[in-house]
Amino acid sequence: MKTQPYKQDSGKLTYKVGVTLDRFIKSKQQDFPYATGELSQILRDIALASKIVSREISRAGLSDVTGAFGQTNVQGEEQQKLDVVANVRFTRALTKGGEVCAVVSEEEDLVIDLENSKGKYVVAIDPLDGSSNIDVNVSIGTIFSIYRRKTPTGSPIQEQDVLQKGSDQVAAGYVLYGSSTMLVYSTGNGANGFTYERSLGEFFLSHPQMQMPVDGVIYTINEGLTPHINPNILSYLEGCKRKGATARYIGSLVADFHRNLLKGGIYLYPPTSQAPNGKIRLMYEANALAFIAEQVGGAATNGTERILDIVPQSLHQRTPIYIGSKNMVAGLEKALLG
Ligand code: AFP
Repeated sequence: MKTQPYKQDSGKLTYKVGVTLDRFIKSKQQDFPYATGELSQILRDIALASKIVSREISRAGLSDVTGAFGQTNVQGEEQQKLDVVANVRFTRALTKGGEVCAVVSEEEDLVIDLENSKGKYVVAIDPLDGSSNIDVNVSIGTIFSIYRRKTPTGSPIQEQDVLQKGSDQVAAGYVLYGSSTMLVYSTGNGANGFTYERSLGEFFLSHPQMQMPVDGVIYTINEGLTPHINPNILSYLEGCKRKGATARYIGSLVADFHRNLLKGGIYLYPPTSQAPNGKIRLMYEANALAFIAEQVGGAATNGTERILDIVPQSLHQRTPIYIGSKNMVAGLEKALLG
């Protein structure tokens, strides 16, 4: 039989669609120290849940998913309907695969024991970050951290499996539901971003080997906090302004972080007189973003300690955070010394 070699068609009519998330995860599996495919499956489960959540978000206003759910979470914050929907979607997706034994969620008081003691992984997640932006059509996100349990599989889940420091994360990432839906993740070998192609139902690699500029001109802080914060931070911000910096604040941590990653900048959520530990949650907000920040050449600190070195004492612990371009974070640390 006569055959002919396969020729890649570079014609304009058949442009390449690119590398799917699934294919990318598979191609990178061998780089990971525990290359059994379980971590890859967790990432795929998270991606699937994020597609469902993205669909729900895009219908907000048409379907009955906007507004308050009528309950408060453990933080005393009013849960939005989409907080609840996202929490169910992600937890359910993580339950199905059998790789995860426990989930820590912003929306749940206690650790969710998936009663799957064979699962090697623990996931900490903020299913829907920036809930106050849901009803006003502003970008929101999902943040996740993945840890390997410390105790042997087959035994009941212990506190040491859950309260791990950020540097123990084996993977972390976020989904940004913005002008497009994007998933960014890292397994500790740099970070890559994928954009969701809704008509094909797939994430495609759009931002390979992301890098954060070492310097930037954006500072991101809730300006309403400034009467209640350390004056050294105010001096730092004044210095930024004198150098021509510009303010940008969305109020969704994922969106604020992502913009600063791409453009260069610093995000600050400092302690205030009313909230001495700040607002951002260590286990399912700060750690994942600090992990990504370091992977793309940025930095993250609580002012005195690298975020990834903080040993959590409780599930819903808060931490001050200064995260972003390396030189800006270093400048802030210097300013804090007075
Ligand atoms: P949730 O929506 O998950 O509760 O978190 C929102 C958030 O922690 C973070 O996304 C924002 O950057 C921050 O709160 C905004 O807070 P302020 O309204 O205090 O600026």
